[in-house]
Amino acid sequence: MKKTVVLRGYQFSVYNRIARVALHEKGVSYDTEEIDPFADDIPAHYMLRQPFGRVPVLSHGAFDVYETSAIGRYVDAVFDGPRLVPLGGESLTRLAQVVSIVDSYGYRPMVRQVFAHRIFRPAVGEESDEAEIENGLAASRPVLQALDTLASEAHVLDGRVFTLADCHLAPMIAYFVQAPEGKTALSNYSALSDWWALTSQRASVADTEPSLPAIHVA
Ligand SMILES: N[C@@H](CCC(=O)N[C@@H](CS)C(=O)NCC(=O)O)C(=O)O
Repeated sequence: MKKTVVLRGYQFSVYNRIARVALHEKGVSYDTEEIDPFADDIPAHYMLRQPFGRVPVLSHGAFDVYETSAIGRYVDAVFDGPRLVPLGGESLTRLAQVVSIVDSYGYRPMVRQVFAHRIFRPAVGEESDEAEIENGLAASRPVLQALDTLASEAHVLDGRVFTLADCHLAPMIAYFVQAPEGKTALSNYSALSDWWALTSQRASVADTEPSLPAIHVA
């Protein structure tokens, strides 16, 4: 019997979207369980699956996996569809570098500072802090530069061969460029801008865009 696939996560989470992009690329249909990791009452059954209380978790039958880069590896390994991990040593290594750069240096400034304070918080009626946006932009620039250098080498992020590097980066850039200052910042990096022009059109990216709450007009 076919094992069910359940993605447990938060609809607005970029990490949740990374998993959704990978599942879409592989043509996997799945159920979802909405878990808000910022809520005070994360269900106990979820904490058993993800002891750090972050999202997402992928469940395939009785097998649970957390940490989004591991989810991507699992999805690529067990489901049919196009390979999301290249075979070549250089591409494979650049993929791992992109994922690590995004996780270690990109997520916080691009998503939690620039996007959250310019777009998400106002949309849900929460206060934003301009200093967070300014600091986030400053911290985003070396990240964009590093990713632009890797994109210009074209072992990954070439806008044509889609890999887990694209899955990981696309949701972060999609949020970052919703902020006008994020959009302007990206435009200074030509290889990354070319990559985004192609990648933002891809069905797996376009079809997984979360609908944000309507902007509150104070
Ligand atoms: N290392 C985790 C990071 C996931 C992560 O940080 N997810 C965010 C949502 S985008 C989250 O759960 N945040 C909750 C929090 O910071 O308390 C992974 O790769 O899955």
